[in-house]
Amino acid sequence: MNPTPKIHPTDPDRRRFLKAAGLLTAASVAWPRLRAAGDSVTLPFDNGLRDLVAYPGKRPLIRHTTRPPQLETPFAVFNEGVVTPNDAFFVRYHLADIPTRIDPATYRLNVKGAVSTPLALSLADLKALGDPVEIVAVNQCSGNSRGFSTPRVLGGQLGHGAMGNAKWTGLPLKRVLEKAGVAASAKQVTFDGLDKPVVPATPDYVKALDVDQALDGEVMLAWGMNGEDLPMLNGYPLRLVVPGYYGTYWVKHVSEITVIDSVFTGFWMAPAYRLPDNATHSVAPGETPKKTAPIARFTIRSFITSVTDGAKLPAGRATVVRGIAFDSGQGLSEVQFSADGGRTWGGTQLGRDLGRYSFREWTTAFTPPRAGAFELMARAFNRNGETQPLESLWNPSGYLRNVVEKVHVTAV
Ligand SMILES: Nc1nc2c(c(=O)[nH]1)N[C@H]1C(S)=C(S)[C@@H](COP(=O)(O)O)O[C@H]1N2
Ligand SMILES: [Mo]
Repeated sequence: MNPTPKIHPTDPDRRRFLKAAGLLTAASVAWPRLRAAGDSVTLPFDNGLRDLVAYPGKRPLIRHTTRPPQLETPFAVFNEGVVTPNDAFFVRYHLADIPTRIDPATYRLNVKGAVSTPLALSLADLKALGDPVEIVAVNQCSGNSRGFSTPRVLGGQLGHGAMGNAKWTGLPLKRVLEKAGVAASAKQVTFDGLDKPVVPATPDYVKALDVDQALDGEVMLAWGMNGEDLPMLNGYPLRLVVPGYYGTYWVKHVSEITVIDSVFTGFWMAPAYRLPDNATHSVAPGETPKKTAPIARFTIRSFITSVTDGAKLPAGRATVVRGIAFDSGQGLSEVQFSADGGRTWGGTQLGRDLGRYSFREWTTAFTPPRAGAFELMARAFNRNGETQPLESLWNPSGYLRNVVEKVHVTAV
């Protein structure tokens, strides 16, 4: 299948204007008024036509829904570098009443529940809590690539662009929780952001982590993304960063942290975001899992980014093939490349290591030995011996896709 949508680029003047407009309104977002007629992409599955729309602070992105905004990164962005620019980073919301203006002077992070000292911290208070930490980490939506699920499943029909890799700056969540003093009886910590449902029947977006994970020193409260304030649409002024875990836990505009003595059972933990509770987190297509567990860590994935489906390559001459790979932080050990549909595999060179939660670039040279059709594939391995399946696994929500993807090219 084709991992790269066809893009019809937009007028550069309009882009420059939107960028300037985005900068002027760094802490506020309005619904987009501007859209060039006809800008669209076709994702490579049935009913894949989507508009490309520029929201404030964003370049034109693939729009899946308007209210709430759900925007996907065009796949070509992943070939520009392993760090995803803020203006190209995907956007996912569940609730339509999203904040469009947040005053950093009055914003507070409330920490409450089973703690010895409830806190109400301003951004300045947070930044004064000690040296900031930085981590490069992938944020990926559980439904990334769901549009490729066969048979198809309900939910946003996403291509491969509901992921991105950024350098996050903030504090370990642990530092804030320790300041509040977590009760010995604590079991979980819940996180709520400033976005709200528009009708009372919709449950507020609240997610929970086990207290051990919340205190592991790695989960972060981040205010910075690639050296700038978080874009409004990516959670300004503060979001949770849960390295190696699906984006559903990365709560944006986080304003309430509650330590609880029980296992949280809010809608977005159960029944939403559940996986079949078995080793492969999959069932036979169409089957309903008997037992489920909350979605957790990323599966291991790799992509070819430099060559797109349908490309023509010179026969008998070397073409550099490049891509990205990542896993849940176990540590990538190898990325292999095949040009014969997976019959034989060769090694690749791994690029600079930006940390175990980051995208890692890989490159190899491919010389088509003859004219004709070739099926290119990449597959990653990690230090735990995990790799990608050659045949897709299926689950009812279309989560965890990590099948080896295929790019078809012709040597001429
Ligand atoms: N407050 C809030 N945080 C949220 C969500 C949301 O709906 N509201 N969606 C989550 C989901 S499902 C994903 S995939 C990520 C997406 O992060 P991004 O929009 O910065 O790309 O945000 C998460 N954090
Ligand atoms: Mo998501």
